[in-house]
Amino acid sequence: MEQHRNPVILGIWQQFPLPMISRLLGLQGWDWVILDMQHGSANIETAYECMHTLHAAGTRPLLRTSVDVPSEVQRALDLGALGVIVPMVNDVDQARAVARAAKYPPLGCRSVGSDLPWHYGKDYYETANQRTLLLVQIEHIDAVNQVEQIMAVPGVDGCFIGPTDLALSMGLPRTGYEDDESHRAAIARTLAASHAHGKLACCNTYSMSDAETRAAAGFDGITFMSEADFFVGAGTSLLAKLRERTIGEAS
Ligand code: 3PY
Ligand code: MG
Repeated sequence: MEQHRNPVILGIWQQFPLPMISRLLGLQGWDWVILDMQHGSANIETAYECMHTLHAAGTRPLLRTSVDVPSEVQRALDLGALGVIVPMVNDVDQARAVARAAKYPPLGCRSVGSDLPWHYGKDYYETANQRTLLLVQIEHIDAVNQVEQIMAVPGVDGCFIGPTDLALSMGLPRTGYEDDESHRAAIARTLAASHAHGKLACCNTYSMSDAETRAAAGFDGITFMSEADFFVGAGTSLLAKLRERTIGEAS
């Protein structure tokens, strides 16, 4: 019988924490938009506004927390995230701690209380453990070395590979690590471990061909750049072209 795989989930990072941008990204049709509280400038109020705007525009709002603050996982979910990405989950104990924060009892110890039933329906508390995703970032070689145990943790719904931090943790350069055999093997091992436990395997990508390669390898979800990358990239090349055409000055 022909095998049908779900279409790959396509996500983008939102670095500018403005609801107007959330609205436009939501209307573009991305499956996931991820607010970044690890490296971006979203705060509690802006994340709340942006996530509910995304949801209203038909896109699943996700939030990336900072490193090693499990209470931020519950906070992100209470603000309205329908998925949380937790960076640098490097061992099983850390995975257990974030799973406890992300899931209501009996699976975890997330505490009840929020305005979420108004946004997501009266059954929010009963259904949240299934409806919200906990994705742990596998982005350190220590995590890869125990990825089978990490992915087995109940409440962890999937992995999200951070290829660049992973490369740095392996002593590789920040760019140009893609062809390194040990880096490739670490990613393949993480993908296999996630699927062996029936969990989602997601990965950040850095170019169209990188995205194609990850999708072909069987990743369930990929993210490709942020709206800030597109804005800065398009603005810079437009200005260079205009300079060249109007004052004949190649950049
Ligand atoms: C990484 O590449 O380290 C990331 O976290 C990408 O999101
Ligand atoms: Mg990272």
